[in-house]
Amino acid sequence: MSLPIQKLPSNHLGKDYIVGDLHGCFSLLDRLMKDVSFDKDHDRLFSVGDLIDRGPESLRCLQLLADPWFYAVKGNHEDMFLELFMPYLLDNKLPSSSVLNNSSIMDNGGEWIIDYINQAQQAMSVEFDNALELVAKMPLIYIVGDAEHRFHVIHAELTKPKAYSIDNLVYLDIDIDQFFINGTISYDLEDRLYWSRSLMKSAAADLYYPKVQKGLSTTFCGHTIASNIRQKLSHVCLDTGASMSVNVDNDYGLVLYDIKESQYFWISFQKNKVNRISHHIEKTP
Ligand SMILES: [Mn+2]
Repeated sequence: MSLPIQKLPSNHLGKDYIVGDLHGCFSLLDRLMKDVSFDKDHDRLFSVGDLIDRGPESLRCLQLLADPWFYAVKGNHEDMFLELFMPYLLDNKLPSSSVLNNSSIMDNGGEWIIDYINQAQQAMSVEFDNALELVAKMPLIYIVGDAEHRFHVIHAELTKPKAYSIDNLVYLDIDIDQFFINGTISYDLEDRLYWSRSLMKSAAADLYYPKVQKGLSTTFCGHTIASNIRQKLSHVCLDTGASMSVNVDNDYGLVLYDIKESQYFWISFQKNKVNRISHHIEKTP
C-alpha cells in the first residue's frame, strides 16, 4: 500500500495544471491538453480525483494513472470502486451479481464496469486489472512545492470533525505536515477528504467563509459541482460538472487550471469550443 500523503517538489522546468473531476470525460481533457500544448516531458497534470463513473470513458481516464506526468488523488468514486473490488484485488474473487448490483458505485454511474467482466473466465479484463492496481496506489493528498509556491491537491475538503468556529474549521499546513511525518491519516479525515461539502455546498456560505484561510496553502479540490470555480478558506473547487454536459446543453463542463498563468481552460460536450478565462487565486499575504 502506498502512502496516503505524497510530497513533490515545485516544477521549475514546465507548468503545473489541475483538472476538475473527470468522471469518464477523457475526450474533453484530451481537447484541453491539445489546446494548451501540454508538454509531456516538462509539464505536470494534477487531478482532484473522481476519474470514473457517469461519463463515457471511465477506464480510459484510469489509464492516465500510468502516465509519468499525471498525479491524481483518490475521490469517493475511486473509494467505492476499491471497496467493491478489494476481494478481487486480494484473492481474485469477482463480486457476485447481487454484490455488484447492491454496491454504492452502481447507484452512482458505475455501470461501465460490467463491460469488463469476463464471466466465462471469472475474471476482469487485463486492461481493467492493470487500472485497478493503479487505483489502489492513489494517495489522498499531494503536497507540492514549498513556502509561497506550496499547494495541495485533495478530492473534497480538509474540514475538521468538530469545528465550532471559522477560525478552527479546516486543517492547516502544520497539521498536514504532521500527517505526512506520521505516514497516516485518521479514518475520520479520510472520510471527509472523500465526502465533505461543508465549505462548498451552500451559496449562503459565501457570505461567511473568506477566500483565504491563514496558515493553509492553496488547496485544489473538487467533489461539489457548480458552473464556476469557487474559493473558500484557501480551498479552490474545480468541479464544474463535466459529465453533466454529455447529453444536455447547460453551463457545466471541464476546467483545466494553469497555475503559472492564473487562468483556466474550459470545454463542454455541447459547447464544443475551448474557452480561456483569467482567474486569480487569492493567497495569504
Ligand atoms: Mn466526488
